[in-house]
Amino acid sequence: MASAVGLVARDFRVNQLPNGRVFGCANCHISPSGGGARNPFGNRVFQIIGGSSAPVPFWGPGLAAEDSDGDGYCNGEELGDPDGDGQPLPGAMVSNPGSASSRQTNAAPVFVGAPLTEAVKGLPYEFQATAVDPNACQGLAFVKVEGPTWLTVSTQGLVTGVPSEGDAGPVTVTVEVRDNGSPAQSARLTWTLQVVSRFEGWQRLHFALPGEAALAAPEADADGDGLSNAAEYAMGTDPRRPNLPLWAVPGFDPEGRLTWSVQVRDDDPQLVVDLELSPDLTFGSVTVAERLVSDPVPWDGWKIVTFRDTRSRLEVPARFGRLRVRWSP
Ligand SMILES: [Ca+2]
Ligand SMILES: [Ca+2]
Ligand SMILES: [Ca+2]
Ligand SMILES: [Ca+2]
Repeated sequence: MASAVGLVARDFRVNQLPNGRVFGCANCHISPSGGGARNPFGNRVFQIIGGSSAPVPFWGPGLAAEDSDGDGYCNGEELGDPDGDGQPLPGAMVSNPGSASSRQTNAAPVFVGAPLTEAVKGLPYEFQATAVDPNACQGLAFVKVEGPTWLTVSTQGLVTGVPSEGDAGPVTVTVEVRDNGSPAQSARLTWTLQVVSRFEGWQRLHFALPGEAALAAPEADADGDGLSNAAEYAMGTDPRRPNLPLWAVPGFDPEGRLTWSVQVRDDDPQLVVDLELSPDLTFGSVTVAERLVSDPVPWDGWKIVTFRDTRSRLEVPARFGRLRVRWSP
């Protein structure tokens, strides 16, 4: 009888599948009693064996890694044999690889690796967020949950942007990754991003490089206002527009020592600003003024540096000052 032959054929195929007995004929056929139309997994198996009625081997790592019914769980995962070696994992949950309504429990994706926690104004920030999902056949999508407007997050998890001069830090960034399981599971990664300044980034914000490289050099004075680019960087002034004179009349402390305050950026940890004083314009012999730093508004990117001469005006007939800007390693 034809149906008896069919039963034998189904039976040996079921035995070729890890945990094949759990769903029996329904692994491959829409009807649980077997025969008739095949489900997506049955179609795939039929494709592999090429319609042969012989017990052709078909189960292996390749078929295990596919998701025939498109439910977000690999065939191997559904049958409790994720690597497809034919040896099911003891105690594994078994679901039907041919039915999208029969699914595994959805596990949440997990972020891996540490984010890049520093962005430089004027330079591109780029961090590739990476996550893994225990459900190997699921797709993952990333979204930005929290962060500054200059920062974007692609669906693939690429976190990019260029902070500008006015973008102060630190800022909190949160990225979410979501799988396409049902119901979907997600995870979040939150980090604190320091937004710092470096001269190289500032040059790119104010000059067209590389064409204007000479004009953008630290010692150059692009706008001819007597302040070098390095000094304009330190004080946050526009290097393309002459400033009002910065050398306002200095004050004197009760001991007659010259004092002078200037606003200096405090978002560049390497920046050092000194006031050098000399009895004449040759600056052949200089003394470095004492430096007092105050930060009236924390996190606004600025601090006040007050310089004080080491000698009283009663001792010296004339004083000439120059600002020295340098970067400590
Ligand atoms: Ca599946
Ligand atoms: Ca399934
Ligand atoms: Ca998942
Ligand atoms: Ca200048």
